Amino acid sequence: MRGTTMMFAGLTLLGLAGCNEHEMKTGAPVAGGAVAVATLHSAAGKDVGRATATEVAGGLRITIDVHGMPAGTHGAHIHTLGRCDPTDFASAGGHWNPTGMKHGSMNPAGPHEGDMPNLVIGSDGRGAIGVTLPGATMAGLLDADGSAMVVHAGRDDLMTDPSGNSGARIACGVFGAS
Ligand SMILES: [Cu+2]
Repeated sequence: MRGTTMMFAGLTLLGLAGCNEHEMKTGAPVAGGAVAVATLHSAAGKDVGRATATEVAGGLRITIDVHGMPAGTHGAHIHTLGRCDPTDFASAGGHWNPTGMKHGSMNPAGPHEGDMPNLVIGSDGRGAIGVTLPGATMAGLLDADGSAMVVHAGRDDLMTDPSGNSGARIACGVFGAS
């Protein structure tokens, strides 16, 4: 039991370290850069946090900050349609993929524009990540059919098309101009 607890603590620390690495890769802020926000809801309709997209040099900086979610490692992606109908959130469509790539940062033919690192949620139900998506634009994110942030039940293997075997969709939020 103690071993399990210690291993979990170690994983949590790794998650935080990964977060910091992404922070350092963030592009410089753009003066007057547009911001879009998505309030994330669980399948039961509970507010579980938010995702924010901010224009930065060369792309979009995306942050996710959640609470009240199941502990573990969860795939998180921007999906191509701005619609989050409970309870399965299938209405958000597939991953945001304007350049026609395959899924995953470890896929030689990837990644999708909307692919993100895994979101690690601690035993307190909280988790956060920040990453810059090179080439992503606010105009693309907020196009006519919109876009949505989706968090999945399982870990994204960052390679298997189309969604890294990350399982069911457990939280969803539609991006809107802020
Ligand atoms: Cu997804």
